[in-house]
Amino acid sequence: VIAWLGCTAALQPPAERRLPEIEPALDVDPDPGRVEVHLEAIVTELSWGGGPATEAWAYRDAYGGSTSIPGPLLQVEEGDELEVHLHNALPMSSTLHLHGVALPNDMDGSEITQMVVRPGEDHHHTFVVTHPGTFWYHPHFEVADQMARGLYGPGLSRGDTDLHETADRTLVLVDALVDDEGLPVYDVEPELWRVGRQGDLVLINGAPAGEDLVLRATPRERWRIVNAAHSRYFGLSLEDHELRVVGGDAGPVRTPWSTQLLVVAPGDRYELIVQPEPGSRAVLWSLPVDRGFGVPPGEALPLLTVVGPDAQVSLPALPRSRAGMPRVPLSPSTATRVLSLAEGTAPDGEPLFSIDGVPWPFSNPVPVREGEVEVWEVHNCTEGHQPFHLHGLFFDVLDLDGLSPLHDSREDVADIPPGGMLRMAVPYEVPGQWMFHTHLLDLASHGMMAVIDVGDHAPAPSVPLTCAPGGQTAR
Ligand SMILES: [Cu+2]
Repeated sequence: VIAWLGCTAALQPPAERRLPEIEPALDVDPDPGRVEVHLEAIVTELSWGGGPATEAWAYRDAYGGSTSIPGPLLQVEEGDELEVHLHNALPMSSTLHLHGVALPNDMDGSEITQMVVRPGEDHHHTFVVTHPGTFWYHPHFEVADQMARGLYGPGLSRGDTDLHETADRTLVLVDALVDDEGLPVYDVEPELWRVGRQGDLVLINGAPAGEDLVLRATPRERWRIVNAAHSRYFGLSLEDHELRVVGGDAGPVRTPWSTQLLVVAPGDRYELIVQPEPGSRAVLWSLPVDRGFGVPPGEALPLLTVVGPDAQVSLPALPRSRAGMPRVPLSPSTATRVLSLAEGTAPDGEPLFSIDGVPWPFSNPVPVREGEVEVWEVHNCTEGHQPFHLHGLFFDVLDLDGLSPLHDSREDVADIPPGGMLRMAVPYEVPGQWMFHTHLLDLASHGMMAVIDVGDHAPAPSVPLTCAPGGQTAR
């Protein structure tokens, strides 16, 4: 057998797998200004990265297309009305959270802004998409379990035409926890979920990562990166290339920037421009990221190989500045709100996480006044990185431990290292109850979540807590 394999390898070029593209959801409304899509959350069978076929949960386009994980791509033009129908054919209640697109509070899809969608029930979201960008969707009920089973999908809003890209691709990165036989593990022990579960099987648009996974590039590629993993951070680095960051969580960054290494936290999105030379081959790596909690950073992992175009074409220069969401206005009288992320132990001995010392769902919504801006000072008291996510209200990152960010853009996820303090300017632009939490899904599911209530309220006073040893907080 070994001789036969060696012989074949000598005679044939190495097998090449094409990077799959995520099929767009079918727009069933002929009106050019409206996009109407029908998603069904279903129980299906599939193989995780070549392992045996097994039960998985997926979003299916009810009007066509095959069933795949990630779910169908939702695509709109900026200014379109988007209507997303969800039919829940799962044996469990669910919701559909649209992560990263500005919307009214009752369209957010969290479990506090609507009733959960019970098995057999339908729900629909309708709103106007007011900005370009890359977003995604996933349940916001039993989210750690439902996403592990396969429920997530990407979305994009077009409207920024200043990049003159020759291809626009969406790359959804996840990892799956599978056993020795390649079967997924959904029930995880506390010692694993305490630090955020991480799997060794890395998938890009559903295909296992590897050097033999090939992306045949055009002269100027726009890559929309979505990290849909539970806890894994991806340290993206493309051999012999710079990654040009042109978009963040809320669409265009005001000032594009270049980097050799882009760390993408769970829940985070980036839009990159990549311009491979004709005839070039370059591996896109995920370099080790130490995310704390004693989790081994692992080895450098080849995600895919980028094969350059056949010929060069001349393209307009890339913009040096872009029309992103406006900077959040600050004044000397802007109030500061101090928040802390912490870990502790529940009475039953299991790990329990909290925000401001109170685990979700036992905290009360924090009232704040609509139309105002506050600076949030978020302290990470835990021993690991936390990808901090705020629903619905895109914020500016001001600084991390006093250092200015590279990003000049509105965000909805920002990473906070262990012991770190992130300052962000939060505009209370849209009324309603907005959740905020770590995007380490296991930790969010075990208490690290809270709510801000934007309305006609006198703002609640901010009561600072300090970090204490062991990841806890103290007054
Ligand atoms: Cu999310």
